[in-house]
Amino acid sequence: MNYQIQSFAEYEEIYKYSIENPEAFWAEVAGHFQWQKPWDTVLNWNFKDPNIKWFEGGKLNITENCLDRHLESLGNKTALIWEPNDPNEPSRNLTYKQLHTEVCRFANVLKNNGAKKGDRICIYMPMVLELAIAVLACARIGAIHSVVFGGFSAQSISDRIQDAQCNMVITSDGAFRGAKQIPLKPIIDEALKTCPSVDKVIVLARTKSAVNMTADRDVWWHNEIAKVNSNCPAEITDAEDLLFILYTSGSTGKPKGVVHTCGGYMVYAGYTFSNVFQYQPDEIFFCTADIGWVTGHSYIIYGPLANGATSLMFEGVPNFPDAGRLWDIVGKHQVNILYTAPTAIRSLMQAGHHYVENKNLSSLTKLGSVGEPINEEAWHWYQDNIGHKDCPIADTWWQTETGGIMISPIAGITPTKPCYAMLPLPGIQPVLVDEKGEEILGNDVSGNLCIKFPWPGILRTTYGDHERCRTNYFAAYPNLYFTGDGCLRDADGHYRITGRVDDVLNVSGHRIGTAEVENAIDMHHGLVETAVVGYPHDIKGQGIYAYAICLEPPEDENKLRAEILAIVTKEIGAFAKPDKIQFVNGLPKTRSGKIMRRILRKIAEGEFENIGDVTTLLDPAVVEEIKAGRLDR
Ligand code: 7RM
Repeated sequence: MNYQIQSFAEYEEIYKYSIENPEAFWAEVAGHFQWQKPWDTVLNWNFKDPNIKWFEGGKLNITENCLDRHLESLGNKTALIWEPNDPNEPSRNLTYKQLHTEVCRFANVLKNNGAKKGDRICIYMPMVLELAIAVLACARIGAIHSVVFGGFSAQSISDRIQDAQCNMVITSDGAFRGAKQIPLKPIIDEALKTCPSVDKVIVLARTKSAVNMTADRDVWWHNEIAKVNSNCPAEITDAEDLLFILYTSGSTGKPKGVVHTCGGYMVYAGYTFSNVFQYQPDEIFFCTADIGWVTGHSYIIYGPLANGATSLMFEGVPNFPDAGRLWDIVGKHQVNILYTAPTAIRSLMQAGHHYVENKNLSSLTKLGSVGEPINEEAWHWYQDNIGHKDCPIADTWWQTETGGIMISPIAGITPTKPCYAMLPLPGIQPVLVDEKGEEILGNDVSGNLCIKFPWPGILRTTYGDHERCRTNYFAAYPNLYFTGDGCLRDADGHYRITGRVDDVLNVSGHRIGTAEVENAIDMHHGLVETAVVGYPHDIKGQGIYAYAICLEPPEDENKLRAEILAIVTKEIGAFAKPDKIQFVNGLPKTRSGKIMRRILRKIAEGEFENIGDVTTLLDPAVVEEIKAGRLDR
């Protein structure tokens, strides 16, 4: 497969060509994949409805591209390396041949248990090989996977299952995460009390903890797998058939089911993986994300496997048993490309230099960063201490909605600069717009980041609610996809993403809507109203600051805080717990009743000087009171 850009000059040439002839460009890229039937039309689109279709008429199965087509030449190459949570447990490898066999067998298990093309299947599992197998087995039979990150609560799982009307759940008894054991099956049992659409649950034994199995509904993975053979021809899907749904937070209270389709997503994940990381045939690629997020979908599973790469999957967390774990894994498996998040880099940097000293990191040749803006200090630390000063860093900007990397250096090929995602990949047309939606031309400017032409990995809809997709992404600025991010383009035309301009927080790389957290907190009967904002946090990137109005002055503020945290954990998951909760008598509101979050953000940051005009507020006095009560720790 060679669609890899080889030089900066070639990048410039291909970029220009891709913008002038997008359809010809993407058709050429798509030609590197295996299609059962070629497409009739490369692209059909408008951003008004929106209606976006790539490679219409084309037929394929993404697992044939990720598995079958490699069997002849790469059958004995390692496809997945699995590193367990406990460093003393042996790691496991699956070759392409073995992974193919396992996926086919589990696909037969799915079929035996009633799953068919088009069904939605919820996957709630730890980072074990069986998770990747389950995802690929769904794709093999044309079922639509909806992976839910293992940190979400029963309530969140139930919301997602109901929204997608899943009829099956794949889970495990529990998960090992650092020193903790997390029960997953009991959480699923709780979630399923409100999910009548689910009639089958397949349970993998991972922790061997005791679980309840509901008769006629719950079956064990190992029992079911014993009943099947490994013969499972791939179901043929249309390019625009749904491949997966992945829920992500927006500025409204309810997470959206971002929809990706088979053909375009495959082409985009595959092309971007190969190019951004400049993957070479014998390299080992380690993406530390969880498969519950889009990064894991695109750059642990689909992108690497579509390119016949070796992808490493890690079950645990970066600080267990200590803050040197990622570096140990790099040495142990001789990792060449490491793709991780700024929040991990910052926390491992802060843990102290002795966790990096004496580690064998010489195998590394390229580094990547994803999920949030990386600050200059962390960028340099990453390059100097992990990348031994000679690995290029690809600071990759993209979103769940974009399916793959959009703006990023191409490792070792195009230039890098700390804090900058740099240049758009071929086929990507970023534009900056001002408040009025006017395009801001030229360099040394900043504005809201939009994309003006489709690419194969763009979301097609939000599941079950197309209007929501339109209003969220395509209505703010006519004929543009709006990313929700602010961005600057420097004098050299390089892009720097400055963060969200909507009410979405990015806490340790987790996307969380302020409205989601507010809705959860508001469930506490002792509270009248809540406002949640983000504030800069040394390690998490952003922390969550909640302002809450109580019905009556609380007798014990800390008890009330603990209750609020428990509600957020129950409604969303522990990762969404506020770092600070300040009780207030009022919130700064405009005369029309809109909360002025800008003011709350300034106060949370401790920026009392530039709070701006408060005279338009209903009750300007609340600002002084909130300032006085600010929590600085
Ligand atoms: C891949 C992923 C998307 C949001 C996005 C940004 C932020 C992601 C970068 C970044 C600055 C980056 N998907 N973001 N990557 N900000 N530099 N390299 O993270 O849907 O979970 O989040 O994350 O705000 O809109 S996501």
